[in-house]
Amino acid sequence: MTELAAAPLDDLAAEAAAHTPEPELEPAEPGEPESEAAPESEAALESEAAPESEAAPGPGTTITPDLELVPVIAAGPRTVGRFIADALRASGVRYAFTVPGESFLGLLDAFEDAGIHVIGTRHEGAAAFMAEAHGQLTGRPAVCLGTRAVGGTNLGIGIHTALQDSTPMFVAIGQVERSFLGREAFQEIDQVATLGRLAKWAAEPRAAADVAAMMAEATRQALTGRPGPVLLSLPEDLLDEPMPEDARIDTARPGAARATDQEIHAVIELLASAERPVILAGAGVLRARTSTELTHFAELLNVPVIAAWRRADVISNDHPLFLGMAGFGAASSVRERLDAADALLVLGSRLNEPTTFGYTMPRAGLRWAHVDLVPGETAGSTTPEISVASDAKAFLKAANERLLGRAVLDAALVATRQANNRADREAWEAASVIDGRPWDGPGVHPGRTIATLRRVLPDDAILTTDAGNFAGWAGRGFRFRRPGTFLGPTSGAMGYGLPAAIVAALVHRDRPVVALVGDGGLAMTMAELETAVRVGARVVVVVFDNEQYGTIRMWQERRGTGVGVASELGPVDFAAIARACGARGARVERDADFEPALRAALAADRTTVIQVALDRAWVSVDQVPA
Ligand SMILES: Cc1ncc(C[n+]2csc(CCOP(=O)(O)OP(=O)(O)O)c2C)c(N)n1
Ligand SMILES: [Mg+2]
Repeated sequence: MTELAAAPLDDLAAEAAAHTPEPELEPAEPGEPESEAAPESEAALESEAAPESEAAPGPGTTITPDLELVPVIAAGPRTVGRFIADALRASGVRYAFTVPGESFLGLLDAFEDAGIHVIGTRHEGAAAFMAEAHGQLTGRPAVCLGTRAVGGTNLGIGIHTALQDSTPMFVAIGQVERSFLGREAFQEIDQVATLGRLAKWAAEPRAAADVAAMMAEATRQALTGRPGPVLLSLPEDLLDEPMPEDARIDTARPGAARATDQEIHAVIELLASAERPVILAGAGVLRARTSTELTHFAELLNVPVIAAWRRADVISNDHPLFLGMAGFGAASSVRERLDAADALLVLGSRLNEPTTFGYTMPRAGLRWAHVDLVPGETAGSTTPEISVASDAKAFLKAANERLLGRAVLDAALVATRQANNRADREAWEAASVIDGRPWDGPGVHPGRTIATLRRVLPDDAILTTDAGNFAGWAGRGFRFRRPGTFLGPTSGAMGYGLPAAIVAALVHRDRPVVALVGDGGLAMTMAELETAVRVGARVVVVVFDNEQYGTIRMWQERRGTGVGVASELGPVDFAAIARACGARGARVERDADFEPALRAALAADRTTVIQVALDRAWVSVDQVPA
């Protein structure tokens, strides 16, 4: 099968890329072109973000993906399907997630030979969440695939999530044969005009001659500018056609934007001249693997850091300059501190609705700077005084170099800032206590459950979350100590927690992974418990079970109408469902039983579901039993 001599040059390049060992974690040389903007330019990974550890197989697995998948160079002409698989691999893809369909077998057949692991899921929604979580965790895109309208529409929630999270991702959807197009053929829809609108960019090639250019543009769209999901609608018959002999894989893409000296100077000036400045930091910092530089920058200027919603791992939460996470469930001190700011730097965040508390900040009159790959015109509620298109790492490195050895703050200002920062930190510590209320049942105290996780889990454990009020206790009370230890969708999509955790456990086989889910959200994707067992992913799933869509019931109560309509649920024996799927299951009804169940789950060779029984009286982190 392998005929290196006959391989076209781009094949060899793709193969060389695929053989490149995991990066040495070393900083880029000064003066080197900033390569970190390219998600797979791994030289830029910073040391505290642990590298992927796919080489270590999980113990006790039933089926594990072939961990040594190495691309095989195809002899003779390539099919379109094989070319697309090679192009995906060359752009950094290692995993594909799918419910297979007959419409894209010509692509699916090519993945393993191209060096891409294929994982079958129980629902395309979970496949899309897994691809999204992979992109969010590693910065490298993954692929999700579905068949025509039925599989494609099921992928939709994950495409939307990738767009909201600015996550690079490829979505491939099999389309009907070209001669059937436009005839409302079996499961046919106009996939570009419908599902394509959920993505950043979409295309449907009609001839083999179009495919190389489409893949080049798809790669650029997914990985550059503001990263996002791209959708490829692929007619079934096209996938088995031969590619033109001269087709080449083009992975060239523009480097990320970088701040100019003047822009960096202006941002430093803004922060240095203010009395109560704040930095609000988002996913752009995590994607650029630049938490260390952010921490240093904050220290150099004595400016505190608040994390954007669901980006709480942006710097160590133990750092005295960390003042919590904005958005749903934020401690009251977070908004108070943002309101008290007289200058704000928004770094690597698009300022979404939850982070801005419903677009109420940055408030009118506040001086603020926006540094982001693509600073958005619609971000926040007011226009920034300084808008800088820049990769976060490039900005921070240059800013720190400029600040080093230069006293931009006088001694009196440093002393004032330090005193303010200490007081602010104390205020946040006090406002983020989640286990203070007395409670002796029935059921467990959700705050104590999170406090136990905080005490027992090692610093490199990865947490994922689903959507629901249960997440409020973790968002406020957990402490993340390393970047890349949290995965949560800013789309607020239910069903995300378990699929995301499976991916995290596949990528980092040596680290504990805990999925925090509600009974409502877990039920949406719990069929993937079998997937977890099949692929040997060890996940601890903690289900906060209040037998209701608690968040919605809370809103109904606040409205005073329709209380309980469609929000009351019946009991589900999640622990038994876990066992039925080959995983472990435990039920916890008292606080004291949670820690032993957690420790047993962490030591186990398989995925475990810990069903935590909550009293319905626990409504939200801000509305606890009287
Ligand atoms: C896919 C999806 N459907 C509906 C919603 C609206 N929604 C937000 S939270 C929630 C209830 C979640 O229930 P559960 O997972 O049990 O968590 P709880 O709020 O009870 O803690 C619903 C239905 C959503 N966010 N995502
Ligand atoms: Mg619930």
